[in-house]
Amino acid sequence: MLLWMNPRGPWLFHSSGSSSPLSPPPSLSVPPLPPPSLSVSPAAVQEVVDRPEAVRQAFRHAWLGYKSYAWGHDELKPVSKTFAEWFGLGLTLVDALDTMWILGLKEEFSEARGWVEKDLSFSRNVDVNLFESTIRVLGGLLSTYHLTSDQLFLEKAIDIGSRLMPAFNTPSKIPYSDVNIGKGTAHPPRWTTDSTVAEVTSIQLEFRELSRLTGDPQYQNAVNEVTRLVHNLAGKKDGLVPMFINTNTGHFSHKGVFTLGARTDSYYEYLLKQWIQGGKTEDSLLEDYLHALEGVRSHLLRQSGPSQLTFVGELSHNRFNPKMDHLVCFLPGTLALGAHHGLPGDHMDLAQQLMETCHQMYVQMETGLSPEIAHFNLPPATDGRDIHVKTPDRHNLLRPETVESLFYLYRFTKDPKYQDWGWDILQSFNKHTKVATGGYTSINNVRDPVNPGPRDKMESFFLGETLKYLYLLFSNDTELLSLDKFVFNTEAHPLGTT
Ligand code: DMJ
Repeated sequence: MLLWMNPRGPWLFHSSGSSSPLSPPPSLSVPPLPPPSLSVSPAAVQEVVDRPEAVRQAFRHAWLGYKSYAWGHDELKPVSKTFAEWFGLGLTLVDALDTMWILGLKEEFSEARGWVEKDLSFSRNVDVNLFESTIRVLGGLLSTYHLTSDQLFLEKAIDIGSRLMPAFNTPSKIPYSDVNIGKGTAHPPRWTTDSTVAEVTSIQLEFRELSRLTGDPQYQNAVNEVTRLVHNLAGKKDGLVPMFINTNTGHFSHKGVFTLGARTDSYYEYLLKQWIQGGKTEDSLLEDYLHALEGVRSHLLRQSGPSQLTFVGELSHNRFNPKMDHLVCFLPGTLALGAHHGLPGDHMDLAQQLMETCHQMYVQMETGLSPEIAHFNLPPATDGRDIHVKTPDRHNLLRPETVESLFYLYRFTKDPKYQDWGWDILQSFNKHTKVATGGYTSINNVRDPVNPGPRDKMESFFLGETLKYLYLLFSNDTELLSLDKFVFNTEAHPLGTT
């Protein structure tokens, strides 16, 4: 139980040692005071909840499962009490390093550091996804180095960063999606020569930071070239980008769908964040970001009925589709960050409206957890509900985007409602996704609180991102990872700014 009442009880103010003028003088003939009544006014009950500590408890519980059944492996399968391997790089452990540091979990951190030192080897004949290993492994190592100044993490970051470089050896300089980090070879997926746009445009913060720390420009040169190519590319719609890009031609492919969800989301996020990372001097990044937001306003932004929730839909071959991925809930936070760094005030207004919508995607579900994808009702055709969830979209993967945005919104507005919304989300995770023997699990159905259907998978980003953002949301120390000094990569790893 995380909720403590004042241990001395709400009736404390009756029991002062000195007699009040209204109370009878102490006398043996006076009947004893009645037992403390529970019917006191709510204001008299002091509810003290240590929210940051509740996040630490959640982390420890997740870690217990990982340590017991998946130590050194990529992901915990908490229900079957085993593990799943993706790249074989201890993904959860590496993704969680800086979270442990920030939460002050020294013992856990030091044990994990020991594993990195002794057992984390990148000299393996294994294909890894360039984007995922950059944001989770390279990003995690760089931020842990930044926080701890421990050379071990920089050495490991240089090792994995160098091994990922063959991905850029393509005819177009747009990187392949997969790299064999042991053999030093790279290739696209078996079925296509395309890469996804978000994947090739959301590795820049990490490689630029690696160049800054090592003084070796090869990393930033490779990713800056990708940014330059995409900046000059035809086929955008008012700053909005298609979902795929061909590694041979360097052109967008499968054009016609524009979304801020899967496959393009962090393209937009990294335009702004690179601009901040570089000391707000690279004008073309800011131009592309502002242009894209115009595109969002013109083509993707609508209000639902009956409650007029502002949402970001998709454009599919010129037809508007009122579908919003939970992934899009990164946008309120990014908009707020831009406003904090001097962009127009209406970015903050839009951030607050979208934050409300993402909040509704949680509170309107029976479990209090958002589905992976929401469909919004367009007025006037309304059946009384703003949000619909299709059967295949009812799952929740413990994703971070909403709590991430809540953190930014709270930092910049200090409105406690954002903390309260995050608190409710943590309670819902605890109620519906916590596995008794350790760990948290993705679930199949956010509309069924009785049987949400555990999926038996704890994604590494639950520890790397979701719990970290919840902790930062509940911390009132605004100097903790100041947003004037740090920029978070898309996996919640804080990196330095110029
Ligand atoms: C994470 O790996 C990153 O946040 C990425 O940008 C999107 N997908 C997951 C979390 O949802």
